[in-house]
Amino acid sequence: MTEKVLGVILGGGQGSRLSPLTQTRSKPAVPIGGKYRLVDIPISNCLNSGIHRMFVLTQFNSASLNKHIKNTYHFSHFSSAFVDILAAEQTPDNPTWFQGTADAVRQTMHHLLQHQFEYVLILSGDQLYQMDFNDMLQAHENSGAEVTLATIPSTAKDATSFGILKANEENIITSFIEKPSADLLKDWASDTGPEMQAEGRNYLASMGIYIFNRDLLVRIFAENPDDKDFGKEIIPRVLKEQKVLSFQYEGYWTDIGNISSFFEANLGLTDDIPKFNLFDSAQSIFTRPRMLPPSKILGSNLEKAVIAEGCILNADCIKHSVIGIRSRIGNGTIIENTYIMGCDRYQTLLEIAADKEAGRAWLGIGDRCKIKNAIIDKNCRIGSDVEINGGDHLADGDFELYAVKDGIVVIKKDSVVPDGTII
Ligand code: ADQ
Ligand code: ADP
Repeated sequence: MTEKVLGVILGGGQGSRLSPLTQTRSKPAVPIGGKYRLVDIPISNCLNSGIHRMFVLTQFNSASLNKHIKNTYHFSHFSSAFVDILAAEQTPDNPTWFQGTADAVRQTMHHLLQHQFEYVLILSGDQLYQMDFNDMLQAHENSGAEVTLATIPSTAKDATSFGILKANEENIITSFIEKPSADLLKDWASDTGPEMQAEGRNYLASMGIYIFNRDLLVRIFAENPDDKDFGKEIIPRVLKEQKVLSFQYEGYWTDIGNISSFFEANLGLTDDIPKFNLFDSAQSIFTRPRMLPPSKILGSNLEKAVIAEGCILNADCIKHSVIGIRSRIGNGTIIENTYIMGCDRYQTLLEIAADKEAGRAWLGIGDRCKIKNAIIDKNCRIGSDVEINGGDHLADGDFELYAVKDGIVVIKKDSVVPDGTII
């Protein structure tokens, strides 16, 4: 069945909600979990489901995204598998960037149509979940629907940031509203079952994961040239005329579209039993194989720490934190509630000595630092005796070396934070 499917991953609009992580790279290239990139999640879900042909749609084609895809997803010459990036391109008919999710698919449709497929599986690029799409495809085929939406019960608090729908006993969607305001919610509750209701999850939310029959998608785009967005326009329109199925999913799924959900999702990996399971070989998350040395830890006290390969850690204590590839952390440093993305390269001992000599911070985190509630982007040089203390006491703001969002301090990529800095 998966032979009939083409995967389309929506790689992101402006990416402003994940700024400053998206200041110099496209959203799919944002590093997650110490060694992966956001785009690895939907790609791995497709591969684990037997879907081997996919496009990643992105607003701008960053060097890091290209490099990552090119270095990671290699397939046999004898298979039809591919992962291709399609960046918004200016053409004589289309001078603008993608204007929304549907517009992104519309503008790249001529590339998709060069392949043989019956269904398009449209996925978001910023969600954390492990889902076998075969169940959804099976439900789609069995129901004879033209479109299927993956749906998940959600709480009133979350419901206002999702598309919310109602379905009949056959799970055919009867109505849909994109991101309803809180005062409208009372009319949108569904019978989500006793278990979900006990958790206060009374609203059926769209996961932004869609299966469309090929011909229908071509026709909708042709007939409605002004529709820009699936949630705002296409879905409400299509369910009036076509059979649109709700495929209810009850596994772990979270949207990681902003800094605070991104931060939570990363630190969630340090839980005793994380909801997102990186240790499930049936649902592996793939990424670039890097041939890094094992991490070396010299006397650090570790508590709930996830540590990627190739690190050299002298820290005093690392607690409830994710430490990314090639991180180097100095003596006496304390790291708590922090995601350190790591580095793209090592410094030699000579380079480090030269940095010390010149009073410059080395690549990584210096000695005697105290870092709490922070995200340290790639290739930062945090000097010695630096204190970063994120939390609700800090107002949101954007500065040269860092930004604060929801109390989380995000040190920007390649920043050099001088010795003794206090944030
Ligand atoms: P949102 O996630 O708010 O809601 P949107 O911002 O349109 O919707 O993003 C969907 C996905 O498409 C994201 O991965 C985003 O990065 C990407 N994207 C957005 N604009 C893009 C563009 N111009 N080009 C390429 N990619 C783009 C949607 C649905 C809701 C649903 C939630 C679930 O509209 O109905 O409940 O997803 O998360
Ligand atoms: P990001 O991860 O922030 O998106 P990039 O992917 O663009 O950044 O950069 C990562 C890649 O760049 C790595 O694969 C690494 O090989 C290379 N790289 C970056 N800086 C250096 C450097 N100073 N020396 C050698 N390689 C580098």
